[in-house]
Amino acid sequence: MNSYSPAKEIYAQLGIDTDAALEKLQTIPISLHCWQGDDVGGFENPDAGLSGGGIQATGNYPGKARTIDELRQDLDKALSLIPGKHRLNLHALYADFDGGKKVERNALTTAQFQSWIDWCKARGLGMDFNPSFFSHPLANDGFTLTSTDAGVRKFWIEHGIACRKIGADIGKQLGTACVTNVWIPDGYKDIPADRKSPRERLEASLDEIFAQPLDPRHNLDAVESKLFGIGSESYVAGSLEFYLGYAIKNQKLFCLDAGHFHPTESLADKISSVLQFVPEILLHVSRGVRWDSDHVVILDDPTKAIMEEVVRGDFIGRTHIGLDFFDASINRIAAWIIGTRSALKALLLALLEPTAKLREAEAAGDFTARLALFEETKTLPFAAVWDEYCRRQNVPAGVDWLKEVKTYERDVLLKR
Ligand code: RNT
Ligand code: ZN
Repeated sequence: MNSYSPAKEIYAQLGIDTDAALEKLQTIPISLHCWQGDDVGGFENPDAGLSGGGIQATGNYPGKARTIDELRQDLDKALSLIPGKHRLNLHALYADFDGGKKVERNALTTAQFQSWIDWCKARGLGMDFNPSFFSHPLANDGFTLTSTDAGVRKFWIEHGIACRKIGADIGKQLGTACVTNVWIPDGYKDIPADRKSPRERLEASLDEIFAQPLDPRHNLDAVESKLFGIGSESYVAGSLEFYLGYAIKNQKLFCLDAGHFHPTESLADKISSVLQFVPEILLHVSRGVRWDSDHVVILDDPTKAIMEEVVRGDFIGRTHIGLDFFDASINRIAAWIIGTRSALKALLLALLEPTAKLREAEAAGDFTARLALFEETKTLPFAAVWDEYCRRQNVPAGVDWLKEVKTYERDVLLKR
């Protein structure tokens, strides 16, 4: 039964145009992180795996992608069950050596990513990029751009420079700017005696990486802060204050990862402040659970609040939405689908908010009406509008997608 028409009526009574919301939603891409498909391993060598970096994928669900082809096949499956047109977010450790000789990270060029660009082009997807400052012998002690060893620093600076060039080529070839995001794991497990020097080295390293101006139509630089990681519990060089200062000073994009703050802090609250001083932001939509910052995104209050802020502030044009989670304990394709569909649902909910009425009440000082409206909005027939969106985008509505994933698991994943 199609319950869209009555739902549309109910929303209309509150002054909300559901068709307009659905039109708007299809213009907002979400950048799908490649690394959910193989537990952040990459394919640099046959036994590549996530190491160090203060991040960890846990679980051993069968069917993990073992090659670039398998990862692409899985991404295609996930994308076919997610409504709308999206983007691919690729890490440098997913370089394609095409069976040839491995290229070191500081020597990477667009050639090692051309097959990914072509893959995106064939599907009409935009692409974003990330230098990989982890899972590498020169990052094993946990220090990259802040290393006291000038040679190690140089290697990672060169990697950063190489990745920006690749980012610009990606953006040029695909006709949509590539967001190239710098995140480094550098920090201390235990209390440091010197908090200052690593940050000074980090600023100098970043300055070298960003020295060459690039056309913002092709490449946009972002920097990502973090509160703590596994093995960097006491000190992270790239803290919020460090990167926010750096981004404001140098007018870079600031990347806000939902798992990178104290649990009682609200990422949503930071958006309007940060966008007052930097041109654009990158969101890493994620879910922190206790010590982990990378659980699969669900339709929870923090995620809803983030999307509400993006919509309420009219920030969509200045916000790049990416996902960042990795769960190896459930079907990895389902993880992508659940996380992306949940992020989209949060966006749609925000687009269906009776903003004008809420603002009116607030401006009149009628906080009673504001609270009443917020509460009533929560039980509007949202599911009918979401299902209609899925139908219009030709993907299964409701939980029907799960059947397809189960079939894919039986026919493809379990045979790996
Ligand atoms: C780690 C950061 C970073 C990574 C990815 C793989 O805490 O969130 O964004 O998750 O780059
Ligand atoms: Zn992140």
